[in-house]
Amino acid sequence: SKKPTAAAIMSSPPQLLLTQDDLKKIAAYKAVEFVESGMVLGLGTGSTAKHAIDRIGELLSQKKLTNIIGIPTSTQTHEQALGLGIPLSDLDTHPVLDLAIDGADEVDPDMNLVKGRGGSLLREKMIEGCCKKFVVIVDESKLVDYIGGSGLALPVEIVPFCWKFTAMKLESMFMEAGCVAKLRVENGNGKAYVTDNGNYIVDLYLKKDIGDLRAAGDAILRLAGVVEHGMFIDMATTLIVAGELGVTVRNK
Ligand code: ABF
Repeated sequence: SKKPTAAAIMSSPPQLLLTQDDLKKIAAYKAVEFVESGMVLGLGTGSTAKHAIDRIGELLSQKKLTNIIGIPTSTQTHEQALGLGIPLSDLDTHPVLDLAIDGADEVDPDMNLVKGRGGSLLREKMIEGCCKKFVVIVDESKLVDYIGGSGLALPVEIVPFCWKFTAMKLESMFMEAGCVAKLRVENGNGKAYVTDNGNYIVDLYLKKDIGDLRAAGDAILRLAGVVEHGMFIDMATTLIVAGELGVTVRNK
């Protein structure tokens, strides 16, 4: 059966049950309202960001947007954007971006994020750290009371060399929070998941709030072998949340 358009979903009566993917699409389309012709745009990764990129491609093809340059945060997004005919560039050529739109795995009450369950945290952090405006798009299931609060992982990208040693060090660093560190493996074959940058990811499962996020982040980065962590602290400037009761936009 034909999928409803975002416009149909947005104007649909409240009794219509929306899927999680519908909510992601609603948040994504709302974010694209911030896009203006001539912008250099950070293009996020993941199933929510994918909707935003599709929408940008659609508006470009309808000439409702012109002169957009996209900076993709993953090879996956690069492929998607190429397929849609979005002109692409990189940080070397465009070190300052007007706007980035991306999803997140967790959002805390201060708009701090966990990202990287999709594996692209390094490029996302490099690119989204160079944006004048960083719009985060989520469905309401991503909202947490504290970072790690979903019970899902805090991802850390590490070099493959002696990864067990690095994982062990990370686990002991957050022992008090009941941390369990697991190497991310590919679905199906059990081989180590390799990022776009040729690195591994260790997922940290936390049982408690780790408190001072900046201090925790700095401690992780001081460990030789770590490339980057998935906490995006004080980076989001706008948060768009789609839920059963509607869409909210919050600015920092
Ligand atoms: C990327 O995609 C990641 O930083 C995050 O891990 C993930 C969110 O995925 P989805 O939108 O599919 O839930 O933004």
